[in-house]
Amino acid sequence: MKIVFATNNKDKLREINQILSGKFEIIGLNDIGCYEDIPEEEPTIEGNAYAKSLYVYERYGVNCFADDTGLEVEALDGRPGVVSARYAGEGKDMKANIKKVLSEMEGVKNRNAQFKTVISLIFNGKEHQFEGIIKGELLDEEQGSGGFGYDPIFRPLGYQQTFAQMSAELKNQISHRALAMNKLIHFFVSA
Ligand code: ITT
Repeated sequence: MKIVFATNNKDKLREINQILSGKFEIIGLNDIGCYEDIPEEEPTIEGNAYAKSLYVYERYGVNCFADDTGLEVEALDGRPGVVSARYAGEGKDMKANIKKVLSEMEGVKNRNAQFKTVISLIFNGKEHQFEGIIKGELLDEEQGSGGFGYDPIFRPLGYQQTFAQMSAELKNQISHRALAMNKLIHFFVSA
């Protein structure tokens, strides 16, 4: 089955195809001729995921899903959250985003944080949402060079390594996106 994933983020497309290991073929927006930057202006992760899947569904009429992910830091009242990609400004500069989080967390004892992914699927005209959360701790400096985004400063609970120090295989088994994706797969398998 071919499903459109409403993203042009190559990291995400690669990860998802690794997680699905050939069970479904996931194609990106470029593959259906969509090169627009889909607006992400909603105040919540859930709202943004839905806005993205609806945008594609309304314009291209295909079954599709979109995800939105945020890093939620307890001591920062859940920030950067829905603005994770542009926390330090519109440039989506991850070095600057990480630097801003680390400087806000300087000297803060409570290091609890979580990644949350919400997938919004529009399938035969109806919306379904699937959530994946992984809890962990924020380090006070970057460790590791794998993964992407905030991975170098996030260590999931029960592990000694950050997401950026893990193999892609391990991250993809336990991550927020994998948890949400597994719910999506379950939906398709039992649909
Ligand atoms: P889209 O085109 O799909 O919208 P995006 O880059 O805007 O891609 P998200 O809104 O899902 O991606 O992600 C928000 C931010 O969270 C962004 O800065 C990512 O780098 C970061 N992020 C997402 N997934 C992550 C992961 O698995 N590990 C670390 N950081 C992640």
